[in-house]
Amino acid sequence: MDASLLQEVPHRRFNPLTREWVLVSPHRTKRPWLGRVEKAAPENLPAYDPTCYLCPGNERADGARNPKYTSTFIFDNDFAALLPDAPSFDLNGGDLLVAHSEKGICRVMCFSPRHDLTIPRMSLSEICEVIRVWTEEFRRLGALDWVRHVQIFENRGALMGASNPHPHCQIWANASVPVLPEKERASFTEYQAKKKSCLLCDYLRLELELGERVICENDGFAVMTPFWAVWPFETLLVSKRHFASMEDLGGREAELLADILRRITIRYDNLFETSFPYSMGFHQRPTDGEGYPDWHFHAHYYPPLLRSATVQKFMVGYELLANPQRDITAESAARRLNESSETHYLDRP
Ligand code: H2U
Ligand code: ZN
Repeated sequence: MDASLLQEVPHRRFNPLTREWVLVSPHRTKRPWLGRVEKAAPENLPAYDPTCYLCPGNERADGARNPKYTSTFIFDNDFAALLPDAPSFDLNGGDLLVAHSEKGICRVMCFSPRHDLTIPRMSLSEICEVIRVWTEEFRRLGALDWVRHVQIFENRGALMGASNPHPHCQIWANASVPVLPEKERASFTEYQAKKKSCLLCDYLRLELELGERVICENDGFAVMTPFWAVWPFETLLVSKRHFASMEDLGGREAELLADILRRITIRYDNLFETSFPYSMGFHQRPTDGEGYPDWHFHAHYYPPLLRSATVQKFMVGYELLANPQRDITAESAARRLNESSETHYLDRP
């Protein structure tokens, strides 16, 4: 097949991780960059904000006071979506009204005492410390006998619903494996059974050979716009070595992960010269004590911006009712991210 057809003809692409489809309509972008490219007003955040509930020494909504922390700080979410002591119940009304109680623990983690920093503007050693705490939390929460899954995720920017610009993420540990990780688990297992190899090892090899969608890489990790990306500048971060969780990071891999997190988020910020909003999160093996040898460590970035700091993609209409659709192809998104520099625009002379 002539690969250029992918840039011209409407088609569907398959996501082998979720086994869902995305509709791609590249002919609609024939008119390059419509409209203005607006810049967002600079945020000019202070290093310390006396009204921020995450800054060191400040009071939180429930009256607790944050310590005067100097690196990372982690606490139980005061408005947790899941509770460790939720009473258990089961409901089944004719297989139609089905519900189970769900136990869980929700944590909030500040990456830095600095209100005005973000991952792309933190130092490598500061990001390494974040990874160390993520790993410790994954291990500690995952070791609880009823916790089957630990989700580490970051909502960055008001567009993604983050409640506060102070650099932070959330960690939700719960009793069942959530929908998307469970789909990925099934895909890893079936792919392994069919091909006798790992889905993401194979996919990464293909992408590194082709090069077209790879944004940045180091000895431990690579980031690409996946062939099946739904969000305009969606990326997939994959470890080069086959392992299943942060607990398996060895040698220099934690440092290499810090490096790649920093580089991809700098590229994101530079794309529209804005503090680039996204939801991102790691997909790691379930923590129910089974081995999960087929699981391959990775992370997803889902940014909403489409054309500028203010023009975003909405998941509406056809996407809500049928399946996701995009105009700009994963390949042209990769080209734009590749042109984006790895020196942060705010750090340029
Ligand atoms: P988001 O910015 O992703 O919403 O995360 C911030 C979390 O912080 C949010 O889940 C919690 C909210 O419940 N929070 C506290 O735990 N204590 C507070 O004083 C305010 C907000
Ligand atoms: Zn703050």
